[in-house]
Amino acid sequence: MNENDCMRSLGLLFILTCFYKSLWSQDLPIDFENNQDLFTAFGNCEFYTQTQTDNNSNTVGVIQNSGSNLYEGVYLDLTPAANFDSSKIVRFDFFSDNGQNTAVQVKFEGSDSGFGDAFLEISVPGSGWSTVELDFSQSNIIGASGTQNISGNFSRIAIFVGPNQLLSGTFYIDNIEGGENSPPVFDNLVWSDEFDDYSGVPDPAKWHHQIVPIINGNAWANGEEQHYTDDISNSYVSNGSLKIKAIRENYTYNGVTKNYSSARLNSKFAFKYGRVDVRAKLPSSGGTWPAIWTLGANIDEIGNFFGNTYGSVGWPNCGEIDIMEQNGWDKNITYAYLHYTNTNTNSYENTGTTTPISDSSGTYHIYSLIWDEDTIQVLLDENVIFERVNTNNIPYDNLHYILLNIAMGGNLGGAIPSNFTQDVMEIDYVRVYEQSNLGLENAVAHQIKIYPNPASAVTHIELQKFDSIKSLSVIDITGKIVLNKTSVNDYKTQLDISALKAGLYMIRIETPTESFVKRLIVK
Ligand SMILES: [Ca+2]
Ligand SMILES: [Ca+2]
Repeated sequence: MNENDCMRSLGLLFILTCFYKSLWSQDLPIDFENNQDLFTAFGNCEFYTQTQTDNNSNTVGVIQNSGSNLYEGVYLDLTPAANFDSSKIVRFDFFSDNGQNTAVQVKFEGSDSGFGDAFLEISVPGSGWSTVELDFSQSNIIGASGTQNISGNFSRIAIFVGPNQLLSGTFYIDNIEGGENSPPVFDNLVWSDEFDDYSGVPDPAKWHHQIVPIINGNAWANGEEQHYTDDISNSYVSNGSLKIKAIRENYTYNGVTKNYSSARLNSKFAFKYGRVDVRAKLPSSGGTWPAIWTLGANIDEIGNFFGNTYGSVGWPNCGEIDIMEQNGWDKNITYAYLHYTNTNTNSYENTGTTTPISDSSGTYHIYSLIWDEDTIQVLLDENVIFERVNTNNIPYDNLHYILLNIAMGGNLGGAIPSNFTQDVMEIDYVRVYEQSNLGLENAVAHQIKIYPNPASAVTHIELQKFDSIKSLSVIDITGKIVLNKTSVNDYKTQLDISALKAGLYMIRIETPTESFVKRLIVK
């Protein structure tokens, strides 16, 4: 919001690269659905994916060995990298029906923790599908003797069928699991405004009107042409939603007259890591620059709610997360961006993407942030549209607060049409979730795997180190049970979720002794 010149200079290539990466990132588990996880073959090997012969709803990877090279195989670069900090087990399904035991080697390369390339080999029966398991707590390491208990991240997986043999044949592989980063479960609603049970002034216990211009008390950044007010005509609650309204009117503040008024709200709540969901309709008029975003609460901006409560490092040192911004001339895209200081180089950087959006003013869309110490994701209607690894050299491990506003004109608002009179951003709700404080659930949640997730038709639930699943229930965001499965009595099962609407759900998993909750996103 503060510094958008750089956005315009971004090349199309960069935007496409971000888009490609975020929508088709190659990560574990690997299930080959939706044309993803296309390994690269080498040494005369071939790789492709195809529908499983006896199950046309499943896609598998095909490794076709020529038999002409001792080390022919396939590899895939992983984003995010495979992580071995908690679980060291890698499982996969493998099909061979050559009647012989087939050696399969799985190798992880590109350690960020100083390990050499780590590999294990297993002998798989040549009699149809087998599920096999490799334990990388006792991994062979290229160039080292003995085994090592690997940890940290590895950026590439390679698979060899018949390593160090001249083995020809066609082999099938699927559901390569393990090495996943276990995302925190943000299932605990800690702060929200539904705007449902009141009208008039936005709840003063939750919202601060930021009205003092941040540049010397007389101008806003980016050449914006509005004043922000606490007048009820510019922000009010009615019929279940918050309205932020930009109006053409002469408005004077601190002796400076502007031609437009609007509102800029700060949440009086700051949080580190979590999930933010904002359901909103955006203004449609040219010249409007609506934004749903966050700033580090340690910013030194004058007139903001937190003042020096959490420090005063200034912008962009505080970090900024733009969950939604729209420019004033193309209402068919939304921006998801980060603006920050690189703490290694001490220089300003930004990264982000634009995503097509349809009917952003006529229909509600859900703009979300999922932020933890490993990753920052921006979502549009539950689909990840931007993702960035939260590394040590970017300042996203501090408290942030939420801002809602419409700017007029300026860098990202552009020219304001002469017939503009007023326009509104409607916000149905703002919800902030954090990790549940149920210690037991958190301690063991990473031992439960749900894949794929997000999912659209079927998802698999599997306990890694516990007893059997007794029953499962899927709970929607309002707390209603929408799916139930009893008498499972197995350590793994699958759920048909094709009848569920797209959105966020919780899966409650009951074992004979405990119950766990994990998040499921239905696409
Ligand atoms: Ca599959
Ligand atoms: Ca509402």
